[in-house]
Amino acid sequence: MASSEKDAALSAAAPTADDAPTIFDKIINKEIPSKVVYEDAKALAFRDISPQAPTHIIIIPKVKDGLTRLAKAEERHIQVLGYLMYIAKVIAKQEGLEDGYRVVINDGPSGCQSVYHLHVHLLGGRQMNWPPG
Ligand code: DGP
Repeated sequence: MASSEKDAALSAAAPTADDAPTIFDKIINKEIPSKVVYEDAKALAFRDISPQAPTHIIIIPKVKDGLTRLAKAEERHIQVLGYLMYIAKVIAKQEGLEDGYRVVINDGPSGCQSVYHLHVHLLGGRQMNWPPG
C-alpha cells in the first residue's frame, strides 16, 4: 500500500476529536480511583475532586457517543440526557438533599467546561446563590 493510502487508512481508523478519551474514561474503566456514589449499565456518578458545595457529584454517561458537550447533542441523545436528569434526582434523594439542590451542565469555553465528556454537576448541602456567576 502506498504511504499516502496508508496514512489515509490510518487517519480514517483514528478516533475523531469527539471520541478522544478524557479523564472520565479512566474513571469509568477504574484506571484511576474515584468515590463512586452510583453506578449502573448506563451511568456513573462520583464525587467531584474539587467540590464547590458540601455535596458535589459528577454524573456521566458511560458511553459518550459523541456527546463531548451539550452543544453536540443530537436527537439520538435525548434518552441519555433525560436519564442523567433522572439519575440526578435519584442521587439527590440518596444524598439526603431534601431541601433542594442544583443541577448544572457547563458547556464549552464560555460555560467553563473543562472535561469534554458531557456531565451533570449535582450540587447541594448549602444555600445556592443566584445569579450563579
Ligand atoms: P467542568 O468544568 O464542567 O468540565 O467540570 C469538570 C469537573 O470534573 C470539575 O468540577 C472537576 C472534576 N474532575 C476533573 N478531574 C477529575 C478527577 O480526576 N476526579 C474527580 N473525581 N473529579 C474530577
